[in-house]
Amino acid sequence: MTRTPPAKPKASLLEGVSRPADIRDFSIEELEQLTEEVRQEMIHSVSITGGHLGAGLGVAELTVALHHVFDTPRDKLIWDVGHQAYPHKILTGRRERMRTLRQGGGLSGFTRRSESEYDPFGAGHSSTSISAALGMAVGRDLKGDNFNVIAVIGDGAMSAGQAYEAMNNAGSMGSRLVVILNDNDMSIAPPVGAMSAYLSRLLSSPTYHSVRHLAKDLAHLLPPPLERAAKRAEEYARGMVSGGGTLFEEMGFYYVGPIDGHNFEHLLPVLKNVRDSDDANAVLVHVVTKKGRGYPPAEAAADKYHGVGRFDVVTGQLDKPKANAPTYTAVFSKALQAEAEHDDRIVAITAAMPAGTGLDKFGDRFPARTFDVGIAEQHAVTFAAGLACEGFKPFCAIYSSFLQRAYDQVQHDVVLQKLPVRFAIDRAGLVGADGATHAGAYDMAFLGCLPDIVIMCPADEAELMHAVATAASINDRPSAFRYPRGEGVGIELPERGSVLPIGKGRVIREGSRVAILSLGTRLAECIKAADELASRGLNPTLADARFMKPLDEELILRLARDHDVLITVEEGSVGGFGSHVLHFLAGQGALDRGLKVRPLALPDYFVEHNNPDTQYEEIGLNASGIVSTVLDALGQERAAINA
Ligand SMILES: Cc1ncc(C[n+]2csc(CCOP(=O)(O)OP(=O)(O)O)c2C)c(N)n1
Repeated sequence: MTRTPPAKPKASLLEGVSRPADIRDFSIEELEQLTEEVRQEMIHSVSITGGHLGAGLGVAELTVALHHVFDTPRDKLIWDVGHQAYPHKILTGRRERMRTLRQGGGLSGFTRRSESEYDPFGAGHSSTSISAALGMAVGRDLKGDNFNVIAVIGDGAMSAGQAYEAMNNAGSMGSRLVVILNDNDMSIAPPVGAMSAYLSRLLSSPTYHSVRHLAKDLAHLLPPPLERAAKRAEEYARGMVSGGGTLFEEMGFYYVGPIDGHNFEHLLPVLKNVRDSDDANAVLVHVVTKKGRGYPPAEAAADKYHGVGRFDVVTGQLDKPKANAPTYTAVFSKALQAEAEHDDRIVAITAAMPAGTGLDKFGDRFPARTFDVGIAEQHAVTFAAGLACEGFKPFCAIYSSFLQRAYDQVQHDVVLQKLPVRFAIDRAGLVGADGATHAGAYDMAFLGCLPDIVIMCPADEAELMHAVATAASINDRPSAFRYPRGEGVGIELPERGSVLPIGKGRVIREGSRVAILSLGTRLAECIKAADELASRGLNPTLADARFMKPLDEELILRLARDHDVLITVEEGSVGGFGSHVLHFLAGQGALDRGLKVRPLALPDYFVEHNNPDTQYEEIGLNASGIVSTVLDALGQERAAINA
């Protein structure tokens, strides 16, 4: 019996692609094969490094199509957030380094100007792409150049004010610009808000299919520039989608779509037409994709596979490292639930991060008191201020680095009006693999300079519970508490936190000559350092300041008076706790008698992505860094202490 030989595996196309120019002549079949290879490459890389999975899988065809049609890097391609740019990295000369993604010394998990000429704009925070693209387009026009500028922005990122500010500006600038709205009907969690509902209406419109085909047919038929009559016909058809012009058209954009973002036959002609049109106009191409596309586990649970750790490619099983203690995020959520049970004025606000902040669990229990406002940190803060005006006790849970975006709202809408909004600031300090864009380095500096705000920095997860209870009890002014990413230290937790005396620290151990004044979760490293120093014959005093504001002035003065060396330790930038302690001591004349103060803080550079322990070691914010600082201050060699 003759056997049919097994089909010969297709030769890899990806092997031969070292830059986008290599795919400009590919046929649709080749583009399809390449896309599949890019997907596999991405799945395998992320299964080893962890990272953002769903978003990149969803834009694999779109990425290939964009690099096929546009002349990158001369044409500028800007990915919003940058978390979906893994296929883009694979195609733009970084394939070999994909397994270094988010590791120390490796590729960034986002786009980055210094990483590649194909990354014209760095990101990490959302909703900046249209602004940056418009700036580049206007810059191009001023220079008399003629490249294309394309921004790709998700439906989630479209919920931020900055995206509208940019569209409002772009629609009236008369500058040629392409915005691709990547609509996968997902943010990290399901998207919220009227824009999301509007996009769903666009898609579910009975004319969706016919319009989609019409767009395709038109694109096939018309050599650019589009014929005037046909353009009118297309506009008419597009108008039918929303019954008389889309919202985007009202904002001055030329709207094309919705088109199937997984189908090259639909994507290519539209992108080519947009590329070749000599209309000086802003165009919005509405592309519909599926998050996690091509990898069933990620398609089935788009939220869970948005960002992942390592996983088994075959089963999709996520590698859950054994937990030694609950995360700070989980403890915050638990503590807030405990408070909310006793006080129905407590409400919680998240800006599109329900799972990341632990407010998903809070929301399961108190759905009517939980608000996801979308990726809209500025609005979240002022919305919380409004709730406070009505006598509610808003807990606004925002990552430290994203709160940066809402600084004016914090200062002008909350603090200046003394409104008792409680800021729960997650991801304080260094965050590991997400790197500098997500590091919570500056909140103490930017909050600490505001009058009349209470700022707590719990040292462990039980202290976090107390901080939540304390914040719930502060009704006459704003308050904030900050806590890091990851697990606590495993300390026993109370059922409910206790209200702390405001502006009072605690002494952990009494010693002499050297005082270590810690703020936040570096306390564990300070304890190790104190142990090591004690074993070498030096017995330092160790205190936990608990509050960055108000300072425990009595404690600080006592430490200054009774010791020769004072070390402050914090997971924040210069301008934070140590700076405030120094300012206070200098004002009191406490430095005049020769006290040696050594403030340990984050350095004056952006700390690169790496694992957090390595990051802290690199900058000397661990036990051995603290020991060395003490010894240096005393002018003693390690060996001398040993003796
Ligand atoms: C200012 C800011 N807030 C929150 C985030 C966290 N974040 C990263 S991606 C994302 C969802 C983005 O959704 P979408 O734009 O639809 O992109 P998709 O992941 O669905 O492709 C969020 C909330 C962020 N990066 N920046």
